Amino acid sequence: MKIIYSNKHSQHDPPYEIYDGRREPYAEKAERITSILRALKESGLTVFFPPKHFSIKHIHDIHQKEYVSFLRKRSAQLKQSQVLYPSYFIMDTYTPITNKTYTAAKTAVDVVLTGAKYLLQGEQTVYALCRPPGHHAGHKTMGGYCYFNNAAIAANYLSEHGKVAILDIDFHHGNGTQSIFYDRSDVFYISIHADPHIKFPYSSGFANEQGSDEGLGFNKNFPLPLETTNAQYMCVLKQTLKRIQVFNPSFLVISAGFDTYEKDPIGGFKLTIPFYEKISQEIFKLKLPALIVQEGGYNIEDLGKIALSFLKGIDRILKTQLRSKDNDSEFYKANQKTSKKTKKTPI
Ligand code: SP5
Ligand code: ZN
Repeated sequence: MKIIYSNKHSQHDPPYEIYDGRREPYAEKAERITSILRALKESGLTVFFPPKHFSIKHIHDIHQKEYVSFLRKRSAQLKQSQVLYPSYFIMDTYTPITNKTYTAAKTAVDVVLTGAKYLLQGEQTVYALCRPPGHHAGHKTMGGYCYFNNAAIAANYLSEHGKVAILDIDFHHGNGTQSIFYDRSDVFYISIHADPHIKFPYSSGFANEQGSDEGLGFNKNFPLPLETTNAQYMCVLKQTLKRIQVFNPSFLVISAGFDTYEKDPIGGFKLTIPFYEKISQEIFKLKLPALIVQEGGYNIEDLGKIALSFLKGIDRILKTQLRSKDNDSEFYKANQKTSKKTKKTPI
């Protein structure tokens, strides 16, 4: 499995969000990704691939040009310590612009597109370890810590090569992704999340939102109550996977948010760390080429353990990489043999 990563995300690190009229510490911190990186490295997953540069065209396929250039220009105009809550293109008070917001958001898109390209080249599973997240970003709106919709841009890119299912397991409904594909039948959006009557984004994510026009029947929401347990979650996850199987896509994009964790500071479900392994085991039974796109997850201390548990459930990785320590000596011997064989006879 390839992991795509760039440290450019760390340049976007707003000092505060506005919650209920007050300045509160920003939940979507750069340390989130550092926590994941550390856990991956400690477990032996040490090979990271940098993103390649992709044309802005792929962002314009999903986001309005005026919105994209607004974000680029306003970012560039700010001084390093400035925080701007603009009057346009924004839907809440959680998503400010800082001096490097555009750079970080564009890099996150490059990270997921690099991952998507690897899938097209035959890779089975790729983890796009990106930040800022994307699934709340709409055609011309930033919101919920999201600026460009990474998963949607990757899914749209892949959709030129076959049908795509997006499985969104972030605690929050991916309102941006839903709205982007609402009238399309070639990209199936299916999401498990907290009841929007109670939790962000409040205005969408209800079970009766099923798509429109061509897309009718290709959008499915599974809102769940607060305090949802492992067992209840698994039951619903299995239902979503059956739907995906019926849709029969060529690619799977997973909007992987880890804010469903029992100790997440802004979540409200009761999922435990070992359960993430069960989730991915179940998902990967589908045997689809899959792009894992990092979305939310805010318990900095445990985020690395959650990500690792999730990746462990993908048995392909277990067999090849996490056991690499045991295999090192064999690998070394094999290499020695090869190098002897291929040694050129001196003339
Ligand atoms: C990608 C993602 O998970 N976005 C989530 C956006 C939800 N933001 C709303 C929650 C704000 C909570 N702020 C905590 C302050 C409480 N003292
Ligand atoms: Zn979330």
